[in-house]
Amino acid sequence: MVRKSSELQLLDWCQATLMTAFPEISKICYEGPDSDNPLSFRWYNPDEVVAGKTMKEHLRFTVVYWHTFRGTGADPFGSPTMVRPWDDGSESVENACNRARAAFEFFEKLDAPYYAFHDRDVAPEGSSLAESNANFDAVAAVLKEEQQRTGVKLLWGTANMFSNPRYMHGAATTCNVEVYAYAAAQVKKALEITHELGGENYVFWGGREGYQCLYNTDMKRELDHLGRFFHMAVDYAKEIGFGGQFLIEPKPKEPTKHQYDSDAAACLNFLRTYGLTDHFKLNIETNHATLAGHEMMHELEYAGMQGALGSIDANTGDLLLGWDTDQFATDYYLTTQIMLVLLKYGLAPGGVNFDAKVRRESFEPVDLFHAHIGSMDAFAKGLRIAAAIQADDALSAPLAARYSSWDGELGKKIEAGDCSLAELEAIMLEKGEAAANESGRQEMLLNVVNRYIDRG
Ligand code: XUL
Ligand code: CO
Repeated sequence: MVRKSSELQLLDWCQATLMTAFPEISKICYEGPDSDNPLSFRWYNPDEVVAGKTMKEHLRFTVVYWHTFRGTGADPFGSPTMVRPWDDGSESVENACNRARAAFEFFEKLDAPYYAFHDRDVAPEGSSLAESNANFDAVAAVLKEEQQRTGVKLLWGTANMFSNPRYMHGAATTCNVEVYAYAAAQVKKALEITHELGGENYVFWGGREGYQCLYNTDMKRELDHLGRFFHMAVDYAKEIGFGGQFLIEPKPKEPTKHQYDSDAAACLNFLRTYGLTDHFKLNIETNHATLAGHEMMHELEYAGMQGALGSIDANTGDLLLGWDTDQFATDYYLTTQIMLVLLKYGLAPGGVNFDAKVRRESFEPVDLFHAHIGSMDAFAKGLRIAAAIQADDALSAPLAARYSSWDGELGKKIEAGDCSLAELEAIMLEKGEAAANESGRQEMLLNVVNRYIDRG
């Protein structure tokens, strides 16, 4: 095959499709569970009311720019595979603007109400900070126009402070003070643009904030610097009137051996230590929970019970692979568990953000639709199941019964902090032995959940 120049490819695309990136795809609609149309929703019916709100309001589906519009399919063993006719492959601002228009066509056709980006996904990095900022401004103008045209909103923005080699030692935890200053400048700009575009949150994923080796790492100093960095971001948000929610996204490893924001517990401990709990919540990602040796439900519950559940990066890993494979989640058990916790604590202003990528073998544009449709349906089904479980108190009633011994006089006294070891000893000396235990009924509860999954 004779290779066309990128300019020619773009010209072809414009002429052949009248500036449409997905000419064969029309808007994805709800057709119900019996539909065989792979380009329809079977469970996600945006305006249907479930548990007091529309599905759209509960789920706040978000498409990520970095995987869906910048993912190339390259892996450590092979070159890019993705066919993206609207993208000429260049790092020009013009190409970035064309890509943005294609992205909004996708969001619209998918009926996704939100998107999220890193600064360097949407606009190319220039040869200086000033040039990068100018590129970002130019593309942001197109994003704004497209947001206004389509009504699609920005869930969150973030700064990519891990791809450029300057960040090899980290950004806010680097040993190089000027790299720290550069990162601060990048966050300042990303906050301004996120604010300008009406972003509802701002995320920090600690890309290279961590270490490979403690021999060359002053951990205390690095964490102090990270705390300062976040305070500066909070101060600047106040200064410009950005009222969005700040979020930290926990991840235990990859790219570093130890990431400082390793899991929800580590993040909350950090936030408390540095006096940041009033300003930050957590963006919990399934694949990151797995890497931390936790279930997603654990991470969500741990954050939720402390009022710190902000948003989710909805994906899944592969349990046989020990890295961040960022796959689309289609497993009803997983989405049911996630939705059980989200119904309990709420999600807004966060969202269900698909931080997931199609496999490199799924290289055609239509695969982007199949991937998102499948996961949107899986979350919608999880929502329906979780809402039914909640409405019947099918888990909460047995849970309350399990702890009923604490509802008596003794339990109340202990919970109120009105008991000493000596008083408890006196009670048990008199009784001689504690009351008999009751079964935890774990297997029965697993069956209960299955019953609701069967009913859909
Ligand atoms: C990396 C990851 C990021 C964040 C945004 O593992 O999940 O894409 O979600 O920086
Ligand atoms: Co993520």
